[in-house]
Formats: sequence, C-alpha cells, structure tokens
Amino acid sequence: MKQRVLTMLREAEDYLSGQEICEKLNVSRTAVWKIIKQLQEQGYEIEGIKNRGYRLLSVPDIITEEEIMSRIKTKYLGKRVLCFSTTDSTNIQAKQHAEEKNADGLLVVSDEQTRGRGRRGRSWNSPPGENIFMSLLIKPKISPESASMLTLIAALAIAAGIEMVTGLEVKIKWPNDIVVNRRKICGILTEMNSELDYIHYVVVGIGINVNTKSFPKEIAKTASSLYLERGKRPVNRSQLICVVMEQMEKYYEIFLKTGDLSNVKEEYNDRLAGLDDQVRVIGEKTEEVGVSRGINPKGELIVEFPDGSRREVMSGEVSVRGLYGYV
Ligand code: BTX
Repeated sequence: MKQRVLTMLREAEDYLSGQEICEKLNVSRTAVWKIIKQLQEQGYEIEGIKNRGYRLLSVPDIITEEEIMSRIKTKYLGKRVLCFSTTDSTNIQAKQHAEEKNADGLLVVSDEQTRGRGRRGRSWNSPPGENIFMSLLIKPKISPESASMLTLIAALAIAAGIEMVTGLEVKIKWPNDIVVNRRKICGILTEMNSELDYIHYVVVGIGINVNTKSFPKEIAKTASSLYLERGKRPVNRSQLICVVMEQMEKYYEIFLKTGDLSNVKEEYNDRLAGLDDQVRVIGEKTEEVGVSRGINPKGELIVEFPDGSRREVMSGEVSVRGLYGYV
C-alpha cells in the first residue's frame, strides 16, 4: 500500500487528491492519512494542502523495498526486492532464496554488511548508512564458462548508471573494479552455483562507495566514494540502485543475444582504464610488463609484449596493475 501511494505521489504532476488515492486503492481517508504520516516519519517531505491534496517535495536517503519498487523502471530485474538494515552479506542472503519459484531477478540490498566479502576471501568494507551493498540473483541459460562475462556486463551497467546519476567520468579497471579519478569506488563479486554444463544461478554482488566520507587506513589510498569525487555532494542511494538495475537489464539483454561480449566490446574498451598503456601482468609466480590492448569478445584482456607477441589473459589467472600503482 505504501509503495503504491509513493508511486502515485511520484507520478503525480500536481497535487494528488486524497480522494483519488482512496478510490484507486479502495481504502478510507483515514487509511490514506496514516500512510502519509508513516512516510513523513520515515523522512519523506510531503506537503498536504486542504482541498488540493498531497505533493511529494523530497525523499530521504533510505533504502526500503517500497522506495526501490516505487521508482524502479525495469521489466524483470529487481522487480522483487528484499531490503535489510543489516545482514552478514547480501550475496549469502541472495543464495538462500535461490530455490524459490520467482527467484530469477531477485535483488537483495542491505544498508550495512557485517561480513561483506570481496573476491577470494578478501573482505569488503561495509559500514552502515552510506553505501550500496546489493546482490542480483539471475538464472541465465548460458554455459558455466560464460558466467564470468556477467561480471564485465555488470561493470558496464554500473559505470553507465553512476555516470548518468552523478555526471562523473567512470572507468573500469579490468575485469571488475569501477574507478573514478583512478580510485576504486565499486567492486563486484560474482558467484555461481552450477553443474558442469548447467547453471543453477548466478549472484552478482555489487558494493558501491556512495556517501562514505573517509576510509580505513588500509584502503584510504586506493578507495574513494562518489560523495568525495563529486566535491562532497551526496547521492541518493535508491535512485542509483534503480538506475544501475535499469542499465543492468539493458546490457544483460544485449549479452544474452550472443552469449558473449561481442556487442559491447567497443564500449567496454572505451571505458577501460589504462587502455594502450603499459601494465604489469601479475601471475602466481611471474610478473611481466606489456601494453593493454583491451578485451576480446570473451572478456579476456589482450596484452602486447615488447617482442610484439600478444596474449589473452584471463581474470582468474592473473591480476593487472598500472605500472606505478593500483590503476
Ligand atoms: P576485491 O577482492 O576485488 O576487492 C577487495 C579488496 O578491495 C580488499 O582486499 C581491500 O583491499 C579493498 N577494499 C575493501 N573494501 C573496499 C571498499 N569499500 N572500497 C574500496 N576498496 C575496498 C571486490 O573484491 C568485490 C566486492 C564486492 C562487494 C559486494 S557488496 C554486496 C555483495 N555482498 C558481499 O559480501 N560482497 C558483494
């Protein structure tokens, strides 16, 4: 009910009469008044004028199911949302719902994580009230070997979404870090449950540093937030979640048409930090210097070495760094 009132308030061009809400929702005036009051208590600024109705003046930076569902414009991704004020990890929570009937497209979001995870057992700094921690559960009909490309698809969607909302120039550090001004503002952790030739589900976990003002010492040099990069101006998190999901749906559909990155390769390479620059390719026991020549349709990075040879490197095998630092 709250969600429907919010949607109506958002869509109204002028004041929305209490009577209209009553009729559309088939509830009493008192019920409408109670919902408006609840919304106001949550921080929504709603003006109520006698004989004219209600008007939404501003929305708080809160992440709730009704806030996301009243503004998301996707067809199927994130049409079902679960929000937590705190949880261990949204990836863990998403997996717990994987067997449910309508799990495909489920979005789990939390205001805080107590066990936020990065790749390979690393941790993800997840303080409350400032950032986005979300996991999208999808069941694509692709082969398990192709699943890693979904990380690159998510990176493109997030970069485009952030750019639309903030106007910042957003780059991707292959394969899955999003950077602004050479600092990491987002990480992606894609996990999969599959048989050898069949995917049960994929969880794409996304952590975006949105309104964080300072970082722990260990990551202070490499990490940043949208707030800091846009001159201390906060970003509404629910708005960003919705725009990123809309972009995700767009790129996911393009990806599913071919099952690879052939249709987005150029766009990814345009966003690639360090394209045509020297990079260090760090393997388990080796470190080589070459020039980054962008990704191929499988999402591998093409590196050109000083002897003129080119090799395609996979994200699981190596990490790639700039010559003088993280990017
Ligand atoms: P990653 O392994 O590429 O990055 C983790 C590394 O990045 C850490 O070891 C640390 O050096 C640094 N780091 C930790 N926290 C932050 C931060 N907030 N900002 C910048 N740098 C940081 C990247 O892993 C994948 C992260 C995915 C996080 C999402 S949040 C929602 C979902 N749930 C969950 O548990 N993980 C994902």
